[in-house]
Amino acid sequence: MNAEAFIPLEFERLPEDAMCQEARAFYQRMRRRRSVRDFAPDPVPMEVIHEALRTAGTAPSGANKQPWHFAVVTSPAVKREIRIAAEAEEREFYERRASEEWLADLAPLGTDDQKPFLETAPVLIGIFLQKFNSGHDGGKHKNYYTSESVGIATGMLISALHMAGLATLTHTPSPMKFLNTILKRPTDERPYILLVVGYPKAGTKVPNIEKLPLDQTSSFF
Ligand code: IYR
Repeated sequence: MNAEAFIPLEFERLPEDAMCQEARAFYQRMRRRRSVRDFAPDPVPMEVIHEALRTAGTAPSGANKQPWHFAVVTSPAVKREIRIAAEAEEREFYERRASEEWLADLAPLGTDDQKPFLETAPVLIGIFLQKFNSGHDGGKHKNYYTSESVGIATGMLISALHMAGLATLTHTPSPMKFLNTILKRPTDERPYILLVVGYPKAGTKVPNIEKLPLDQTSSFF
């Protein structure tokens, strides 16, 4: 039996005061999300991770190709491998590759080449971008708007994890091709972000930085 090509949209139109209340409440939750670099070693409920990944999987994508893969790591041995490979790249970055300007821009964050959180945090999610997909014919087909699509899915994943009470760090050791080897992904997939997930360590501090106000991020015509 053929599925219908179009189906009725499930959509509930809210009263305007409820819309404003929802938008305000969501903003008040989301503005408390901070990138965390000190994690507690406590395990997290895997069901929360699964539900957040399902949320990410609802993201819009070019021609609905869903050009992403999420490789979830909880194994201490695999986390250790990732930490060793990432710190090797970071040493290169901080000692040689980064420009003076880049290092100055990073100074307020207090980052360096040590990444203990890659072992301490209970979950790492390697997010991969699929530039190609193998179609029904077994051929290699190009996906569309892949960085936009994976960026949106990643944002939704971060939001879902935050709303469920978990902290995240978007980590991007560069280059991070080593993730393909360790996480057994095909070489034509681009490692996009390594998302570090867990509870913040008790008493952890975060940089005293601010987000731009609305009138500096947006214009209205
Ligand atoms: N990947 C390095 C450097 C780094 C770069 C940016 I741009 C940041 O916002 C934060 C860090 C590191 O993780 O230390």
